[in-house]
Amino acid sequence: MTRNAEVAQILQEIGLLLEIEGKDKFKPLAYYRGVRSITSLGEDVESIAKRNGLTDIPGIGKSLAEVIKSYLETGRVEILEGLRTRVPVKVLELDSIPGVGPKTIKLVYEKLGVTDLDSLEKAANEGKLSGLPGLGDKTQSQIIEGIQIVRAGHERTLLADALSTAERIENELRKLKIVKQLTIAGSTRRRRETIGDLDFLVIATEPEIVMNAFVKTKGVSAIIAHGPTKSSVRLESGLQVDLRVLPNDSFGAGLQYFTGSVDHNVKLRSIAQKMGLRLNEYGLFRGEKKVSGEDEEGIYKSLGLQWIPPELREDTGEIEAAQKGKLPNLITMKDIRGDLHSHTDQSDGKNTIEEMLNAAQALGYEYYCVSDHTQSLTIAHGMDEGRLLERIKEIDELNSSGRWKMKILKGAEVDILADGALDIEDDVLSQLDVVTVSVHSRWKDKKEVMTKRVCHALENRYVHILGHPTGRLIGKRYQLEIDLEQVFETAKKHNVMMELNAHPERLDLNAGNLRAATKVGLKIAINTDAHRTSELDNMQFGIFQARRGWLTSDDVINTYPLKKLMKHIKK
Ligand code: DGT
Ligand code: CA
Ligand code: CA
Ligand code: ZN
Repeated sequence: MTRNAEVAQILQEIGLLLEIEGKDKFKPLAYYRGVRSITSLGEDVESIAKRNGLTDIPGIGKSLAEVIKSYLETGRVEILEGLRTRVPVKVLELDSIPGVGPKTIKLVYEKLGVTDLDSLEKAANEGKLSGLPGLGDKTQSQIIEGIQIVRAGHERTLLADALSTAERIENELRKLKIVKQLTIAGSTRRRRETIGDLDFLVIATEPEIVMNAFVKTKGVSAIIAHGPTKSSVRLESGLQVDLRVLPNDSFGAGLQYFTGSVDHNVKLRSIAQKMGLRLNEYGLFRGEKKVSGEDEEGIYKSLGLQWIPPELREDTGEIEAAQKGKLPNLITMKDIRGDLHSHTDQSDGKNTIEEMLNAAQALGYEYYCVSDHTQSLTIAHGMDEGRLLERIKEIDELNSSGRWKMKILKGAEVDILADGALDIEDDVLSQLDVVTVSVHSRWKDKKEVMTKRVCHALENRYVHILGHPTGRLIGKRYQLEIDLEQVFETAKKHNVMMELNAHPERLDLNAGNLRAATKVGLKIAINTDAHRTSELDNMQFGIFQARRGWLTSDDVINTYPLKKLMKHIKK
């Protein structure tokens, strides 16, 4: 978790506990407002605190600033500790359940004595919730489903959060001069969507010093093991971190072994066996003689394989491809020339169009598409035809102003209505450069209904991209029920591309579905769907996922130069 996320969590917990205690109606609101402003900060809250600038943040008054300062400096907050004793409820745990908010928590605590996920689940399963004022059978079953979603996603951490924690720990350990090599391995190196624990590997002249520093790293809440070659800690966020010391001459073998996946390793070992070799975390051996181990390339080469990028190491065909020298030439960040899905404060984005354009230009993009929500998404203040026409005029003017070197593309993220119709008239759609269509309502449609609905939308001749095709939010919301095979077929027929939404919680399509899509010849658009300038950086997570889906730059439309892109999306 980033420091900003930690601070937001502390404020949220205080707000919730205050609300449940019920002494002051307005104080909790101030804390929730604080949460919103901390989570939308584009800067590290710790550096703001260091220059005494906390109270300059909108929504952060003197008392919240004190709380934040105390947490950052000591890891403790006095009022929170008092609240936790008076109100012994695991509010954050309960609040994380979809469909459960402060009102429900207060109600089930007061009426049923519910204090955590387990006791809520028990009460729900016994049917006790549906008798409470304002809660019916429907809410009760929603809560049961919500608990299942939380349980399924709870033990794993989003890649984006794991990577930022890993970077912090890495920076701290690198300050020790004796560290010669330090690498993250495991699922983090493979860039899985979610991470069970972090696995660091280190070579150092005096490993004990590294171990001692490691178990004292900032944010450690418990030391699980503290040995000469392996230590493990648990962080306040709940994430476990392992650190292993490797001998100099087997770093490659250790890196290979601890990168995994287990399935990939098992197959490699059996290949080694068939060649009369033995592979383990110390090296590749023939009898007692070490054939290789210093670097990974050597190990793969000795086994008759191309070096396999970590993102592919899941035993889904990569070893066979490497044997034939046929690994894909995977896309990299450098290949990306633009972003085709982004929002501004005209709908639910946080920044103005000019702020977004400046940030996109700073990334060196050749083109950038502004695609706000449309009218049926009222909570996002979606645009109707009139506002879209104004937006089109505005972008024409921005393009001819010459203020941006990149081409600004006119777009929209158009809502797919219940029957598959779009909520914007064709004669306006026809004036846009890039039309993305998305499902934002009626998640619970039956599979046949949803498939038909989406396919119908893709048949519209002005549609270019299907946005976040499965609608999942990792650890929060299951994907829609939809027959992707049929969707892909329809998309192919009508020259529609699939989005790979790069938001760390979406990463939608997933790796397997990306492979299936490109297999039938579909092109992919890797889009950030940025709702604020800082989210433009999420492109990297899209690239990680794209690589896990075996994508080359040719598969991805926003690697094309503008001319080729426009030619390709022309229908
Ligand atoms: P995670 O932490 O659940 O996201 O997934 P990983 O892949 O990071 O798994 P982890 O942390 O349990 O182990 C790190 C790597 O160590 C794993 O990817 C492969 C290697 N490894 C662990 N246990 C075994 C094993 O029993 N056999 C083999 N061949 N490799 C193993
Ligand atoms: Ca791991
Ligand atoms: Ca591990
Ligand atoms: Zn969007």
